[in-house]
Amino acid sequence: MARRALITGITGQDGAYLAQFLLDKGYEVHGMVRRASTENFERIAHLRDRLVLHQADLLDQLSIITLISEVRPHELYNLAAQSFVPTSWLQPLLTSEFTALGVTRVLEAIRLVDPSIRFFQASSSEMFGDAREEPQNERTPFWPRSPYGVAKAYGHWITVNYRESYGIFACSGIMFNHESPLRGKEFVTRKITDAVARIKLGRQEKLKLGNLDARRDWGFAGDFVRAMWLMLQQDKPDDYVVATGRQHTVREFCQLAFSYVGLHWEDYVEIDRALFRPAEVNRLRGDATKARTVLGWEPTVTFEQLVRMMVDADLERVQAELAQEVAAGGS
Ligand code: NDP
Ligand code: GDR
Repeated sequence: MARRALITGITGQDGAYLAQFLLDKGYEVHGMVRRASTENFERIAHLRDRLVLHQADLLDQLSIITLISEVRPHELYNLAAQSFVPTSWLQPLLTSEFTALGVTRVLEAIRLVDPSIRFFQASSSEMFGDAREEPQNERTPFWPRSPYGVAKAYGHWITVNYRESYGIFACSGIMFNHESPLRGKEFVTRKITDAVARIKLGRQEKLKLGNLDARRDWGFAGDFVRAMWLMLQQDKPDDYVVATGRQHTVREFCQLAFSYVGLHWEDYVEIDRALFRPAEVNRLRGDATKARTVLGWEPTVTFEQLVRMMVDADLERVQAELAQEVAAGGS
């Protein structure tokens, strides 16, 4: 019989990659979606008829209990969250409800319905924040710098606590930034590659950015969902840093993306002070030695390949939009 997986946040970047990965492994894949007046299933449109989607919400305890009772998954991946750091200053309470307390609601539902369900929590390098050491590993202390980072630290520790209190097979993946052509356009990498494509094709003139000196450890989302799955296949539950170990500035990302299409980034990028954060995370770089040795996990996509992949996908998408406009204008 096929193994059953339930993914919260299936409509997000990671949800789409994880759903594809698990389907390829022969899983029966269920996804939790929240009700909206307009469906936003673009990222999973190509998988739609192979998935079973259920309405529930991280804010609603009973909906999560009912969902888990109905699906009875073997594995549950909790990817749903308010995941955009700047929004966490504008909506700190909602961010805590989704990103912190939401984790407890899912864990309580597992405890109540079936404590043998294996649980993955999407934790974040933002928990390291103003990092006490570099590179960061599983023992590096947390110093989060945003309401989002604080909420993720809660989610991490409640995952550890339900493992220790109730023996639940609960794992926390401390994931560094990971990107793809499916990344939301408000995150800096996709904001840049979308702008590069639009500028190249004459649809945009300038790109406004904030802090170009911020350093991140950027990997490919497709590699990161493999690490999530590997964590739930081990004999014992544990926590793992997932990262490439390489660090670049936002400026370097710009340089590479613009030069790939033959443009010079300084001709287009403008600094907007409004995009600077009240408290910045200046530099992050992960040490994934444990994931490499215990899980046998390795990233397969380099930073340079990632930038090119994202620019290529955005060029193709903007070109298709232009072609559609021309066709519509001509009909
Ligand atoms: P996205 O922002 O792309 O996706 C977030 C998902 O959460 C969406 O499916 C969204 O649904 C869903 N969601 C939000 N609030 C609720 C709610 N109240 N009830 C149900 N579903 C909800 O994030 P990513 O795919 O990039 O990230 C996945 C997870 O990994 C997140 O928890 C994120 O914080 C974490 N993470 C991500 C990293 C990264 O670099 N990408 C790094 C480290 C951690 P909807 O479509 O309806 O908005
Ligand atoms: P981050 O990702 O905050 O690391 O969180 P983001 O891409 O938003 O920012 C990365 C860095 O770029 C700087 N920056 C800008 N950022 C945005 N969004 N827009 C800009 O115009 C801009 N200019 C400069 C930021 O200041 C920051 O230093 C992501 C999310 O996916 C989280 O959910 C996840 O937990 C972490 O990665 C790991």
